[in-house]
This record gives sequence, C-alpha cells and structure tokens, in this order.
Amino acid sequence: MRFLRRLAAAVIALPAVLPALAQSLVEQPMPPEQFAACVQGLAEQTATAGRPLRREDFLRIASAGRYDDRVRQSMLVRSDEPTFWWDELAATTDAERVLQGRGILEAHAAALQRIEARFGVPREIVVAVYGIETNYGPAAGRIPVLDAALTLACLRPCGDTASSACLSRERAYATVRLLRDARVPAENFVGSWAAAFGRTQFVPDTFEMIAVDGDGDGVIDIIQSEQDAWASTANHLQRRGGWRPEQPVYLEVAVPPDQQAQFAPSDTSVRLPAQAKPLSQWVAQGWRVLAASRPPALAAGDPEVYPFLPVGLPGPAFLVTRNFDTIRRYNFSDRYVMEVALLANKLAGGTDFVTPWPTDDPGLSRAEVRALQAWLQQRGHAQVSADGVMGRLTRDAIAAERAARGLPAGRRVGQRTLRELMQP
Ligand SMILES: [Ca+2]
Repeated sequence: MRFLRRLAAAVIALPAVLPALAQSLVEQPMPPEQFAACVQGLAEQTATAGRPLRREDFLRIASAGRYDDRVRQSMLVRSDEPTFWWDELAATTDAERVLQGRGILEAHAAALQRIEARFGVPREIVVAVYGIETNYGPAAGRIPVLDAALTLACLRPCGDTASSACLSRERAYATVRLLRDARVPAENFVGSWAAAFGRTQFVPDTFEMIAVDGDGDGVIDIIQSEQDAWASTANHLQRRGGWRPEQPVYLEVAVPPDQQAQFAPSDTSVRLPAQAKPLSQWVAQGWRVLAASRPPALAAGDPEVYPFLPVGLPGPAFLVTRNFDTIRRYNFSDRYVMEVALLANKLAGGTDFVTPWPTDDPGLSRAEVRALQAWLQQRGHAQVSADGVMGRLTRDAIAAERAARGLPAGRRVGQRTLRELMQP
C-alpha cells in the first residue's frame, strides 16, 4: 500500500541522513525493556508537551501501547527499491483512479461544492488527495496509531530538545490526548507506520490543529466520514500555505534552447523556488507554456512561478506556482505533489503531460500490474498477490522471470519489457 512506502500526509520530512544515534536504534528491533524505559521517559517529559498532558494520563493510556517492529522496518526499506517517476505516475493516475474519482465528484457534488466554497480549494484537488493517500478508501493502514506513534518516538528520540522541535515526541503526546479525550474511537484508530490515519491520512498532531467537521454532525471523524476527511484536507491546504484558487499547480513548458544546459544531463531533479517570478517574465525569456497541458482551471493573471524538472532534460518541464508548495506541506515529496496535481487535472478533464518521459519502457497501470501478477502466479510464484501494487514479492518474481527469459537482470518491467516477458 502506498502509505506504507512513503511518508504519509502532513509528516514533516525526515533528515536525509539520520543522526548516528537514531541510525543505531533502527538497526535492530528494540528490546522490550528499552521500549518500556523509553515510554517512561516520555511520561517524565509531558511538561514540555505543546498542549497540556498530565504524566499520569500519559502513562495510563500509553501503557496499552506496544512496540511495533513494522515501523522500524518501514524506516529502513524506504530507499531499498528505486522507483521511477513514470512508473509511479502511471499507477497513481491511471484510468481506474480517474474513473473512480470522477464517480465521487459526481455522487457527492453538493458536499464537495460546499467544501470548495468554504475553503477555496478546488474539489478535484481534494478528491485527488483522497485518491492518492488511500485510494478513496477507509482502509488506511493496519498499525494501531498509538503503537506507531510510541515506536516512532522511541526510534527517533529527541533528547532534551524543546517540544516544538521534537516532532516524534509531540506526535506521541497528541496521540495520547486524542485517546484521552475520546476524539477518535480507539477500536478504529489504526494507520500507517508514520502514525497517519483516516481517509486522507492525518497524523495526530496535525489532526489536533487542522481537522474539522465537514458533515455538520458536530464530530470530527476522518476515519468514517468522507466529508470530514475532505474538509480537513481542504482546511490543511488553505491554512498551511494558502491555496490560490485562480492558479493551477503547474504549467508544462518548453525550456528555450539557450537555457537548457542548466537542466541537463537527465536523471537529476531540479527545483528552483528561489527563481520565482511572474509567468510573464518567463514567457518574455522564451519559456513557452505547452497549450495542450494547460489545466482547465487556469484563469487570467500572472502568477509567480519557478522551474521544476522532475528528471532534468530531456523530460517534462514545468513552471510551478505557490500551490505546488502548499501541497508539498501536506506531504513533503515532489513526486507526491505531481501525483496529486496530475490526478486532479485529469479529474477536471485535463490530459497527461505532453512531453514524454526519457524512457523507451513507460510505466504500467494497476490493471496491467494485476495482469502481470496473475501471470506470475501461473508461472508458480505463489507468493505474489494480484493487488496491482508493485511490491517486493512481485519484484522478486519479476527478477526470477527476467532471468529465466534471458532478459537483462532487473526487478522492474514497463510496457515494452512486459510484452517481452509475457510473450509465449
Ligand atoms: Ca463530522
């Protein structure tokens, strides 16, 4: 599932290199006595909590929490399997997800319109976040949030730093406060390894500050209520960064030949927020907006934009607006932002990027991945399940089949290699 492979919503980025102490903590499962001592230590620091939390309340509730090694394993495997932009976007914005999202837009038009009017965030963006975070569903993780939050706080300790600087500790305290105040039903309180929960994947500390009641029943329930999840997402996008309704997230562009050198060679992502300036100035310098990519939502105006080239040149090039940064505050990942933006664009009737990715082997839709997985099962790879997710077991089977077919070694297939692999 996507949310297990990536930082979930509203999680602030981890440092690229973990401090030495934290790194040693994730190398081995934490012994039970060390976890218990850690929880006790957290109890002794509740005075530093961003919002009031009594030591005895923390201990009473946290004593039900357990160390969950899936958290540590997820922290370790994050960079194990390199993934390509064209694979991720092919799966996350495939026809199936567009169709399902359009169905939601149609079935809940009135509610989504109300939310759009209240927060000024387009309904397509809200539904796209829903689609990317949890594939439009409540099945948003399987780890008890209390366990995930306590385990994270113990694997990523903060020492004596002030509470405001200690995200993992504050997340554990927020989790306990939500349970103390019965703001979430304990039996449904499950989520990702990063302690994100609900239909649009909020972490407890963000939930406390940002989640709102969308359906007007007086209760905030982002697990059961779609409208509460959508309103909370829209509120996040409006309050953290400020959504500019008249602006798209991105404009696909052609970079003028005399300015291409700074974006080559390919394979290096380039994002230049410091170069933000009005679109008209880029156009004056020869940058050309590719008309077919123009999102329907683009209105008149001259937004400040800056270059973003996911894989350098050759490859798709964009000028992105402040709305790009606002989505990035929801989930600190350039790829996540473009997944949401492209899906939203397709939901609104727009098309895929005009410029091809620099590959002769484009990515697969989830339907194609499922067909591949069914074929792998027939070939005897019983461990593979046909779930449309290119996980480790599927990649193991691909590697074995590629070897059997005499194809170059690898753990991936795209459109071209799929045909080569599956030909009789
Ligand atoms: Ca509600």
